[in-house]
Amino acid sequence: MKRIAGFLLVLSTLMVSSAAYATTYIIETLTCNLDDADVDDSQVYLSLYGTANQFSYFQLDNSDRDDLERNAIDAFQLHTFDLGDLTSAVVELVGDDGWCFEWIAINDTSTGRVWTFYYGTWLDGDSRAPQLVVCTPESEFSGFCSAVR
Ligand SMILES: [Ca+2]
Ligand SMILES: [Ca+2]
Ligand SMILES: [Ca+2]
Repeated sequence: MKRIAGFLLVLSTLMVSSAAYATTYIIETLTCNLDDADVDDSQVYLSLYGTANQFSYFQLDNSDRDDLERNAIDAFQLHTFDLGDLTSAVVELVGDDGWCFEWIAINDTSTGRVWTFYYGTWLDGDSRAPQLVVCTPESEFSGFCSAVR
């Protein structure tokens, strides 16, 4: 009986987790073509807020490669809940190695919808540039990121 209960628990956990992580988001960024625009020594986190759910502090880092280099497009995969329609995205830099990014695009692969947020300037933990910006859609699938005061 105990064994059956354990099996059912594993089975239900598997069902819940596969249902919960129903969506893969592909996140792409373009780093500016400027000196020092790249990031090696800071961490960049993305939080996504949607009508159905939210996901906090996804680190933009592929462990097997040097990401966020000057004038490069990087792609990151986030497996998570279905967030619904994106209402905002927050990009936060932790550290003193500043990052300049042109845009960040969030592709919901389950629906094919892509939100693109333009920024075109710096995040920096050690200057007057903001460390955190909020990106919001203005038309249906694109918008801008800006510092919140
Ligand atoms: Ca830098
Ligand atoms: Ca890098
Ligand atoms: Ca990396």
